[in-house]
Amino acid sequence: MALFLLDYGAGNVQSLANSLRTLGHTFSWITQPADFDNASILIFPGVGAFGTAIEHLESRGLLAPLLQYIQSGRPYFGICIGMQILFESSSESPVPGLGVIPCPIELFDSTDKSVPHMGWNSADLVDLSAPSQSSYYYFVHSYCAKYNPEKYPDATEWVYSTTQYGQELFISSVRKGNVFGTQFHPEKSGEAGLALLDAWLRKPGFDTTSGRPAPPRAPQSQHRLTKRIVACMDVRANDEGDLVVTKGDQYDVREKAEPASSTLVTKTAGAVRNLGKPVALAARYYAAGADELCLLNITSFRHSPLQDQPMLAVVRAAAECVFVPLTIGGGIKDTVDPDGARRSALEVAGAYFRAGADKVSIGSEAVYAVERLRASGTGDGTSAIETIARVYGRQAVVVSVDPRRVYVDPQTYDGPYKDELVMGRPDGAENERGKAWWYQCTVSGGRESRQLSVVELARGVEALGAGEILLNSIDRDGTGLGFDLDLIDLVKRNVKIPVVASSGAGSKEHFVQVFQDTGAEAALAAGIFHREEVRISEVKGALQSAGINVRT
Ligand code: 1PR
Repeated sequence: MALFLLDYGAGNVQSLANSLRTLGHTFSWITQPADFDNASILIFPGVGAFGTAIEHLESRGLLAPLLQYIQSGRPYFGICIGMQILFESSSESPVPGLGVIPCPIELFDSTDKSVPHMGWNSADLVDLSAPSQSSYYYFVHSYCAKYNPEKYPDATEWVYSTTQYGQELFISSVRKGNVFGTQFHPEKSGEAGLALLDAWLRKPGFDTTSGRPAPPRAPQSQHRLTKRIVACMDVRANDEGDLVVTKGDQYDVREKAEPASSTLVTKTAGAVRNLGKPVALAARYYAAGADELCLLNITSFRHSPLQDQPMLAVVRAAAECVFVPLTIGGGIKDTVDPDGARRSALEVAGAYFRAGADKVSIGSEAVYAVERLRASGTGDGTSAIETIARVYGRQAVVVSVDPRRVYVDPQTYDGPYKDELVMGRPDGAENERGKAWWYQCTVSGGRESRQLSVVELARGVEALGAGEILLNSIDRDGTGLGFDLDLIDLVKRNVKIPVVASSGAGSKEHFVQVFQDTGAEAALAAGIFHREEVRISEVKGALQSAGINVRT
């Protein structure tokens, strides 16, 4: 049996390769049309945008041989876009699909929910040898095949599982003859996903003729998309030049001077705080049940050119042992190599995706892009957000926001952000009572403030094509005081894309609070996890007890 993976040059195919190696399967890559002749099993881990995927395949001469391969009856497993291209069309692009499945791909309705659909949701598999009837799998997509047996009566013959998001039921996996496909990413779905991949490979295509057709069903009152818990590692070189996970207090990552009596004072004061090695910590958080991991490159080497990018090695190694989504941030921008070659943000992002990243996070460049958008009224198509979203899909583009409160007197303030002012609550912290503030955006890790509010930024990056907002708070970072609920609520009310609440988690109760009081889709913490003050399992236990759906 010759297993081949199709790589058309865009998207994170490394994660699938890593999963297969971990499962003990050997494989080759399809890089040219003739390779299809040697394949007896084919997996296509498509990531990105529908039209881009088809165009890439076509420009490399791979589209027609792919269709011939499928028509020959040999087993095919398409993941995400690899499944979507089997359909006849997608409203994401005028380019037609392969037409193997007679149904269109359409945009999710965003009136009752955030789009993209991002996170762990259940897939009610109608199994055969699949290991689990209803596991949680990782989804990240804005377009889907809606489950509509009234309109497509023969859907019951090829729908393999359905999933509910908001009040929409969509097809989360298909099987038709030799063809199998999942909208979710098994290679990013932890143990459940690895088991599904393994089961299909051990009996390619499963026994695709004997599955029970998925019965038509009405949406249930609530979907089962879980709230995500994200562990974040800020990575930088310490003074010895080693890459370490560090953690700041309000973004200051240097150790403070100890009291005069401390014997540690000469040894640690001023040194970069070292909380462990990035890959070892990433592996620990994966094993502990983190739903996603985030690696932020906060060191000065993020300005170094692509050729000499130590963070790429970290991502590569982390992706080999972590089978949940990895977001990489810091330095996603245009750079120049020592030989003068210009590297676009798109190329930098592409290098991270090929190393195993699933999403890239853009900080300072997003602020500059929204400033340009504000000045001209429209995106010019050249920003990192736009260029990366166009090729890899908006779900691969996160914007990391570093806002800081600007306190003003509510009686006298007459500035441009009157409508965005947050009033201190009478029962709030002492230093907030009677005050008002707006949230100002910063760049360069909080070192420079810009004349742009967090609401302007959030709306702007959504318009430019970002798929998610990672919402930090310089005021709360490292304080353990809890998430800035006012900030999260403010941003959530102004965008449709998912928001990851970040900064300030000090206890498991803070996670319950942020999900009960705001619409955040995910919550991120760093310090309490690094210092092992609270375990991820404890956080999830508390959320479950509060009736909040989580992946356990
Ligand atoms: O501008 O595109 O190069 O991106 C730089 C990225 O690095 C941004 O995402 C920015 O947030 C991040 N960053 C830059 N400097 C620092 C710093 O700490 N000195 N870290 C920094 C931001 C915040 C979170 C932290 C949460 C949770 N760190 O990453 O993990 O606040 O912490 P907590 O749970 O301990 O409170 P660009």
